[in-house]
Amino acid sequence: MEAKVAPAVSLGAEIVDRINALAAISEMPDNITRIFLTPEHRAAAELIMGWMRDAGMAAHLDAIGNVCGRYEGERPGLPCLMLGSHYDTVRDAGRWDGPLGIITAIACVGDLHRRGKKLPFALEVTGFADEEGVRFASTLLGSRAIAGTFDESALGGKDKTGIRMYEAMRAFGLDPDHVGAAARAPSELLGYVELHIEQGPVLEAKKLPVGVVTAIAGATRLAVELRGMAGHAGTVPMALRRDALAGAAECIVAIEEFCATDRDGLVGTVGYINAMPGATNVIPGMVSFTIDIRSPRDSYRKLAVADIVRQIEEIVKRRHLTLEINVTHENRTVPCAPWLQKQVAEAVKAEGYRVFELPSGAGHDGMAMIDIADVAMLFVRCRGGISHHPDEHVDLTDAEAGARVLLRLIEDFKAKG
Ligand code: HGY
Ligand code: MN
Ligand code: MN
Repeated sequence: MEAKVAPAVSLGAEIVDRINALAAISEMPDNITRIFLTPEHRAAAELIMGWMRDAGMAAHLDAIGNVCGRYEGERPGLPCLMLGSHYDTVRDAGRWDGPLGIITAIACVGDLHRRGKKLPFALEVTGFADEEGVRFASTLLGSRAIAGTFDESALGGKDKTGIRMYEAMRAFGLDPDHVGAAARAPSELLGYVELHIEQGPVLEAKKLPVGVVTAIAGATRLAVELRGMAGHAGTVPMALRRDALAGAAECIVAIEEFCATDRDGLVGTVGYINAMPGATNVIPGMVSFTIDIRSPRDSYRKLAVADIVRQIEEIVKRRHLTLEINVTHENRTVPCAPWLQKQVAEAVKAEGYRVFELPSGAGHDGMAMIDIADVAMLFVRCRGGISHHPDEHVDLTDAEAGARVLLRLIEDFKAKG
């Protein structure tokens, strides 16, 4: 193994500066919110492509709005090791979830470029445009487009203002009839490796800066709509009410109680609820809410979803409500490829850190990329395990550790035999 040349600059400092620069691009002045096919999406894409070009990469926006950077190998046209993560956020997000993987990968390529180092394979860095799925119900849109598994019916999906994805893509300057152009062939990729914050408390509890991911937990998302009867808050006796919000509340507590009795790491979340007509003195006639169910084991998750739906149906019947419930997103648990995971572990060890393996409870673009490449992930510790929250934070030394391990992985990478 070639003697390691320490990075010419502190990669950690460059990473932190760029994380903060990207965080400043938000639709809200007082929090970080960057949503698919918005002016903020466009501004973030331009900033990231500029960093990619500074790092010696050719950079472009693909047919669905992913930012794609390529650093050629020893000769043009070689298959690539793809790195990356997503650059969209949840609402009122932290600044590290997603961008850390893109910015760290660019920093590593920049270091190779500064040293004039070329590899026997190409390196690509992809910034996925919509991993969180905040604007339209479906998620992983960018990585599914690259994997060739984008579901064209999603183009008909509407955001909360009633704009269809189809029109939103046109308004953004993309051609919704040609999303397929983003698809890559499996032969073009040697593997996909994503660096990401852990978004949980385990690495901090273990006092470790990095962790090797074993699998990405599967998830099921559902959209629920309960209908009762709106009425006057002052005149309708309690026994005669068909209160959709009280019914939703009973469903939500039932979901929490069901998941709280631990079943192999089962978790359930109701993250969004909307009650109509939404006036203090009107009994809610209609409520819509979302459900997110996850487990490291797909069988448990599927059984849990069936049990939860059954409980909701019982509550709805007893309260004389009507129910519409649809699965809006379903992803199987994705195992990391042992041969690639082993190289992540070797890079962790080579950089002097203890190898610790852990599953990911959070979803990632690797759940879509698995359809065209073997995947592996490297986790970086985040303070308090906090994520999807403005207090999300990574210490500079941990950002540096993640970059050193990723750079080592890249320079020692061996394609699958
Ligand atoms: O929901 C998730 O697990 C990811 O943050 N999109
Ligand atoms: Mn996230
Ligand atoms: Mn993420």
